[in-house]
Amino acid sequence: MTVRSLLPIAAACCLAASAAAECPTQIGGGSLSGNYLAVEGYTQCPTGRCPDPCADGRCANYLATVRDGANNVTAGAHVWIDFSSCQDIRIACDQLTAETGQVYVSPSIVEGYTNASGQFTFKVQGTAIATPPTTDTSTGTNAGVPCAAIYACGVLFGNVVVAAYDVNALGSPGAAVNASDVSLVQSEALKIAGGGTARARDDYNGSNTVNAGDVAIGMQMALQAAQGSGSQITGPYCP
Ligand SMILES: [Ca+2]
Ligand SMILES: [Ca+2]
Repeated sequence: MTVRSLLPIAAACCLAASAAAECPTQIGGGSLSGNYLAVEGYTQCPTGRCPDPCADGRCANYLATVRDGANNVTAGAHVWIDFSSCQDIRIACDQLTAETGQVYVSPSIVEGYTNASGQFTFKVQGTAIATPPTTDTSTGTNAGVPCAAIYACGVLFGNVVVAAYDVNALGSPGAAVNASDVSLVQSEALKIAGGGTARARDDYNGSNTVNAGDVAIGMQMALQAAQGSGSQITGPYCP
């Protein structure tokens, strides 16, 4: 995803006034990883806390690159993702600041600052709050619909569709992504095959629906967590 237009910083409303000094007078053509982001968890590891390594390449390693109006990369730029409109997503109160550089900001924001290359990589910790389908899949943002907004220096940078491997907010700490998540994704896929509503939370491959392909990806993630390298811990959640 490329941010093409030049947007005046005057439109900004800054979360942290102290960050304004790091922002250029104009935000130019930066870029984002893509249109889809999956929130993840972490595992206790020999070095402390290891964010999910995202062996499937679909986790929350989400890169934002900020450039100024002259197309130079901008170091120290304040970037954040606001999940407030993601009705069935909850982010973790602890965003592993020491390990990731990202910080939780109430109510539903994860923020960071770009490095010397003008880049910040998000590894958003969080979950979805799905419950088993009844007459339809449980409520949530529909598949393919972006619910999170990404900002750089107060300027809207882009919007992304959000999924969560811990789809039911159960099992953390220890087994945040496990067989019960896979089972729930499968139940949703079956409900959707019968006419139910596909939700973004378990559209892991960004196909804008949920089917056996997403169930298989959820299974891979549950296996990684069981083997000690994936998302064993996603909570506690805020708000
Ligand atoms: Ca779970
Ligand atoms: Ca899908």
